Amino acid sequence: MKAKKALLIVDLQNDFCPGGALAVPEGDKIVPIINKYIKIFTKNKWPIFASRDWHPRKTKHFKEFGGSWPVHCVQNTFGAAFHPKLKLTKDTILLYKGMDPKKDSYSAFAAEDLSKRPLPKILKRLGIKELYIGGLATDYCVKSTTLDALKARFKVKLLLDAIKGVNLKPDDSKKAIQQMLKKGAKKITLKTLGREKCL
Ligand code: VGL
Ligand code: ZN
Repeated sequence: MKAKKALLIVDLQNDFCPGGALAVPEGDKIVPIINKYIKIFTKNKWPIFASRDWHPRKTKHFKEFGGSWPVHCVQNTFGAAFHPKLKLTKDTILLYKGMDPKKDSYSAFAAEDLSKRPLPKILKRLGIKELYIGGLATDYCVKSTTLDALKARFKVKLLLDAIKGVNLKPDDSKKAIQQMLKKGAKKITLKTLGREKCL
């Protein structure tokens, strides 16, 4: 039998898109592509997860408290809301991450749902073995999520046409992708997923 799949959309939030507090260049460009993946997963009744960076106002993640980042994705603000054009279905399982003020964390694999169930537990309960991961940002949260998923022995397909990076250094995203592939993630695009589905 084929491995049971789920889509994991990482942090497609206003603050990571142009105009936001921690804008990823062209971060919004992946929204229509992600919407297409959502359609495919919905049609096949494969579960969809969407994580949100969800920080308290004071956290070691922010520059002013010793971290690396400007204030972004503060709980219940516009910046923390999903991009308005993202077409999440009502069945999408929403995940929250980055709530611990003492931690500088990135991985959506450490996210939890509204009832505080950790993602790995939810995946186990649903019998999911393979994650299709896309979203923002390639060189931070997508990378850390993917590496954690691989470490936990999930299969990972990286949505090459639906990720964008911060690129504090110009090659950061390229290096992040290489690292994820080296650790066992496989590349996929809408085109190749279409082919795979016909198998
Ligand atoms: C992220 C930087 C700071 C991410 C989150 O989701 O990639 N990057 N917080
Ligand atoms: Zn953050």
